[in-house]
Amino acid sequence: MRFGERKAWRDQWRQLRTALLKPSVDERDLAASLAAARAKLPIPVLWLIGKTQAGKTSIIRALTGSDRAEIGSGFQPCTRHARLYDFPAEMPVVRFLDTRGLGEITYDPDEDIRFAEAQAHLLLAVMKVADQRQEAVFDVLRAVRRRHPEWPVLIAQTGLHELYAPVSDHPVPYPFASEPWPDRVPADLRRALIAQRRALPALSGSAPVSWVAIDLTQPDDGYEPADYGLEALWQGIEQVSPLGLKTQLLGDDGVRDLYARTAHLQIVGHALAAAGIGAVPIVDLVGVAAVQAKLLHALGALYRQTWDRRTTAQFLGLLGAGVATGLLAHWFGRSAIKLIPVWGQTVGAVVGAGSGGATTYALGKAAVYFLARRQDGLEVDPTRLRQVYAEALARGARVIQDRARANQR
Ligand SMILES: Nc1nc2c(ncn2[C@@H]2O[C@H](COP(=O)(O)OP(=O)(O)OP(=O)(O)O)[C@@H](O)[C@H]2O)c(=O)[nH]1
Ligand SMILES: [Mg+2]
Repeated sequence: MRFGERKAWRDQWRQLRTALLKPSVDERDLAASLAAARAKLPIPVLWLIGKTQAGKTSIIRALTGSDRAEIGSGFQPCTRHARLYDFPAEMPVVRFLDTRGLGEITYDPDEDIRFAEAQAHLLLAVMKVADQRQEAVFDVLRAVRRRHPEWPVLIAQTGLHELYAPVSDHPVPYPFASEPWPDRVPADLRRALIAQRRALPALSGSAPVSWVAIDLTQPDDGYEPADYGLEALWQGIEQVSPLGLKTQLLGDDGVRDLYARTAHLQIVGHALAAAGIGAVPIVDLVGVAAVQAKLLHALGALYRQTWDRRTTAQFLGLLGAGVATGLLAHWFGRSAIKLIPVWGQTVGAVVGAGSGGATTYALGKAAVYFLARRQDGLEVDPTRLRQVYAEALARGARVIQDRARANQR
């Protein structure tokens, strides 16, 4: 590692240490900076439209793994017919725009289209497969695509088991992944799925329109699995709209338990915010270090630990020694930098491995390793810690790159 780089690292470490131990940043300044940062890397909006009780909220709950969507907290009214659900609330990675009242009253989507405009998008239409009267939804899809022929559309057909023969289970394995569907798909269901698909009028534009069959039941409905087709829903989302959303929400190392998943979401949210802040140095009220400190405090709270002087010194010390050995320089050189295409200045700055976004992601992942080991009363292995950091640096760059790319579309 060259001298200049090492000095830059030491400066960064010092800033972080100060931000952690003696936060001097006004909460309001931080909030304003974060808002400005989000404007640089806007939060993708998944816009759900569908008749009342079609299963919109159930989809939000399944994609986020959050029950808060179920009980309705966290929803903010934003237009007359829509409300926003930011997830996670504190540092959102994705926002759901949940349209209400469709099919009940005369719904004019213009206001919602205007509201949702100029952000990355996926339109997710939701319909019960047993309900063939979907004109209201189709009308909205037509109106939206006339105005935005470039927006991909994914249509989820829900409530599959309503068309099974009495007391039958889901067809397993999931048979709808590729056509033609096998014979074990119940005949009534097959007919209804196809009829709904055929009823969709042609939409403007050549952006993808894709269908997926799901059945997100309640545990006491007795169907196994309760989130039937969720994997296919994720695939559909990734296919029509390559935002990298699944990785952002779940992690690509199969993050499953609630702790790790909560930590992961915090890390992604803060990394994206830091990336945005790094992209606008002039209007910066607070630095990336303030965002990183905020993240580390959030993770500390999650793992019930505080960043006191000793803990901070240990963490940064163990990690920092790795920087000097050149291990990280190796990763910078070989792996992370390679991920950066030449999209021009701003995006380059945003996605750069050395940028605040990727380092925030890596710091967060390293902190989780550190905090989890200590929570379990185990030694922190410095080599492993640095390895976690280095690997996360490359992955963090990719997460930010995905978001930046989505905004270029
Ligand atoms: N069988 C089945 N039931 C579902 C599915 N999705 C949702 N439900 C059930 O249908 C009901 C309505 O689901 P919600 O997700 O609240 O529907 P919604 O579209 O958000 O409804 P509103 O907010 O009232 O417009 C609930 O009882 C869900 O448990 C599905 O895929 N299959
Ligand atoms: Mg709902």
